[in-house]
Amino acid sequence: MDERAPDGDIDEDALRVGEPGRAAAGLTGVLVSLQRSREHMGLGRTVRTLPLINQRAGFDCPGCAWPDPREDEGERRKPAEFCENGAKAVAEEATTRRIGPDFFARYSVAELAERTEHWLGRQGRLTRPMILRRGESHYRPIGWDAAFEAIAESLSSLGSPDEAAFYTSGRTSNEAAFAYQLLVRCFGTNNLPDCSNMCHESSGVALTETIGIGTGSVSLSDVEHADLVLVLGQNPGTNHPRMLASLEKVKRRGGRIVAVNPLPEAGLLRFRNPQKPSGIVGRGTALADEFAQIRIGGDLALLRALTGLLVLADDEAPGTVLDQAFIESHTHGFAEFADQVRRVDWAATERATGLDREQIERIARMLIDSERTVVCWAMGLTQQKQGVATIKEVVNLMLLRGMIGRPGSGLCPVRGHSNVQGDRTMGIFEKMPESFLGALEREFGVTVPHEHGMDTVEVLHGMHDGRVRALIAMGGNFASATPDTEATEQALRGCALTVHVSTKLNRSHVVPGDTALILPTLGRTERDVQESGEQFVTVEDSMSVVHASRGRLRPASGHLLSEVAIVCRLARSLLGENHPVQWEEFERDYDRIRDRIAGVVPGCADYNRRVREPDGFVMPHPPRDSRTFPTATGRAEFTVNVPEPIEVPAGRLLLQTLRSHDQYNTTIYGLSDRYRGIEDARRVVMVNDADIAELGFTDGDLVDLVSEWTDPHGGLEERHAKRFRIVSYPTARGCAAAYYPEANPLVPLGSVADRSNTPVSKAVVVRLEAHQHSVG
Ligand SMILES: Nc1nc2c(c(=O)[nH]1)N[C@H]1C(S)=C(S)[C@@H](COP(=O)(O)OP(=O)(O)OC[C@H]3O[C@@H](n4cnc5c(=O)[nH]c(N)nc54)[C@H](O)[C@@H]3O)O[C@H]1N2
Ligand SMILES: Nc1nc2c(c(=O)[nH]1)N[C@H]1C(S)=C(S)[C@@H](COP(=O)(O)OP(=O)(O)OC[C@H]3O[C@@H](n4cnc5c(=O)[nH]c(N)nc54)[C@H](O)[C@@H]3O)O[C@H]1N2
Ligand SMILES: [Mo]
Repeated sequence: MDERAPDGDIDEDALRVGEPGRAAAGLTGVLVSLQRSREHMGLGRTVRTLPLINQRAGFDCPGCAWPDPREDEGERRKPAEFCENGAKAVAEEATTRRIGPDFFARYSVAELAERTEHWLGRQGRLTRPMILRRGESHYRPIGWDAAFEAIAESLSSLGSPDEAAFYTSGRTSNEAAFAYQLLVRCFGTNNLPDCSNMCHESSGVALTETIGIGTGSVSLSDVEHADLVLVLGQNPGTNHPRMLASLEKVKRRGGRIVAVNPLPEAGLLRFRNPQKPSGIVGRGTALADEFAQIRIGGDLALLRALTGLLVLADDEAPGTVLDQAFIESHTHGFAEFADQVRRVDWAATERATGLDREQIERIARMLIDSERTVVCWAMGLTQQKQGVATIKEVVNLMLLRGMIGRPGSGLCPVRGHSNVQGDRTMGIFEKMPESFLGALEREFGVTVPHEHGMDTVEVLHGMHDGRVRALIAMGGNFASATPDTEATEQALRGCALTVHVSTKLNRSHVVPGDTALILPTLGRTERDVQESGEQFVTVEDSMSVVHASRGRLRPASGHLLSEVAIVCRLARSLLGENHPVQWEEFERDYDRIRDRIAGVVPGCADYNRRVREPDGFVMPHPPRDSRTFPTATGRAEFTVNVPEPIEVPAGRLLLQTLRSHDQYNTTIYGLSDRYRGIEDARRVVMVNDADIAELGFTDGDLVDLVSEWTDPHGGLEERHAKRFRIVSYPTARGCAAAYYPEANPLVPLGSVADRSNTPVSKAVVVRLEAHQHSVG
């Protein structure tokens, strides 16, 4: 698939490169959001839709999981509570383009497999359930009942329920997620892999082991009232643009910001707030006080040096730096930890981070001077081999100065998908604790399996060796989001059954199993009417706020079913009509699902009433609420984390795969990575000028990327992705960057983070080879 036939859609020769931006948002952001919305929805629909985003009476933005202002924190929602990229996400879903049976009659699956992800997504909303039967070349329409029967029959014929895997992407509502995990567990498996396995899993593992709960400890108000915010491995200008307004508030209140990133991302440097006249036309607010241009994978070494400097500073003036009272009463393991970090190996630190000692000492000084510190992080930390250890070191840093459970401070893993955190709360997890499984059994009088299921990477291994033969996906784009594309696609094609519940066409639909189904569903923006009347759903944001979301648009087609209805009807086909769970009631009235959520999910008592509060409610978080740490020792754990340098042989680069400004994960909106100055092309590799010269190339050269991976048995594996254009870019030395998902073929399935099993998408050893034009 590397050299997919040009389809008049993406032409790499059209690449235009300008200067990387020095500021995010501003007037261009406003104009782009309006222009894209009009293109997809027309003016009338745009005017009706955009004002509903993130409003109490409207729907939760299907973009990122950044929270909304809350009245109980003294903040009001603005009339336009969305960003450029949220507007693009809405336009993508609310588009007026449609694809139905005639589209699938026109294109064979083989033809569709030649198209780019961008082209597939642009065709419009899916409108009818479709089936590709064994041996056929085209998807054909199928009725809903027949579709559920076909799926039930195929699943029932498996050797065991564990031969099926049920994937979830993080847009699914709490109601759909709760019903879905119940269906899967009643069917008999815990194989519930999700996008989180590839996303913030490292955060969940690290936080659970150190503070006893896998979610962040801050509210929006905490972030905005911090003295110091560290932003590690995150590009908020593109991926969480509303966070920039919060960072702007930090600056206005006299706080400081440290950005740690191999790239000088525009959104970290300066922000022009499109909500304010001065932001539209003025210079905006400078954000980062300190920009640490770190080498990929160098964060643990940096954090170790910082924790070491704090401990040493307190040794010199005891009691002035560390929060001794907090450490004594709330933590465990300090002495051993402190002994380890006191020895800062500066040569090794400078090598691993590419930063100089003075800058690291300046950052340590800022940490010491701050009474309220927040650390935010995202994929630059989690998708690393030592992701879990790195985040544990973030926790150490915060514990030293008692920055958990103190206003204006705390841990802030910035989640990706708008409801990825809620899906976990609802039980979408292959390793749900015993207490949850027991509660399910008591609530419904069913038995569910207790042995752990498979995560995303394990499912891929399972497909390869025949242990997994069916994939059901609630949203997402499994084929493109997972690593090692060539092997993954082969694995999918080897399945007996693949089923995708989707809003838009994507790559996963065109690498089908023996039998494949596409089940079209309502999106977040659309009205959801069931027998008992109009329904709303609930979601949980990155800061544990649970609230309602109500779609207002007319559904893209009269044939669509909601995700909840799809789950309930599949359950009835698969589990039989006499099942103890009242699936019909669930579908008729989502309040009935919420009643059961209240009975099963910790922290959700009285759910139906509390989600009807205007701003919803906040999930309990013992460390944040009362400095209580539900760990084995009942205390927050200091841990010892030893950096392991990443070996990059001479002539190789360390490649990260990241998002452009014009995509939502595998959905490509367009070809403008505006803040980075890269236009009209996606097969590009960003490399530092000095490295380009050292490797004997020139800016603009066409190269093939070859990843090099030594498997656990010492065998060297190579993976190829062809025809990338070199773009000279001010990234850290020795590092490179290319867009996800185009670069996924390079990420080895075996390269995963320790403990969290998250694919290492941010550190792939690659070499560049001049691209050989094929002749003839
Ligand atoms: N518009 C838009 N919004 C989105 C998404 C989208 O695709 N489009 N995706 C959503 C999802 S699911 C997620 S998870 C989030 C993702 O949000 P981000 O994590 O911001 O997304 P990435 O593009 O993967 O960017 C990772 C950042 O980490 C930096 N980085 C890479 N390696 C390292 C490293 O070793 N150390 C440090 N310190 N930094 C490093 C990169 O330069 C980049 O700035 O965004 C969510 N929001
Ligand atoms: N190399 C590399 N790989 C990565 C990453 C990376 O940084 N680098 N990031 C990883 C991360 S952080 C994540 S979260 C995953 C994302 O992985 P996924 O969540 O699997 O992928 P998405 O691209 O978000 O899924 C897009 C599809 O979701 C469907 N969809 C959209 N809205 C809805 C809806 O409301 N309901 C339903 N049922 N379907 C809907 C549409 O059909 C659309 O095509 O990718 C991971 N993969
Ligand atoms: Mo994500």
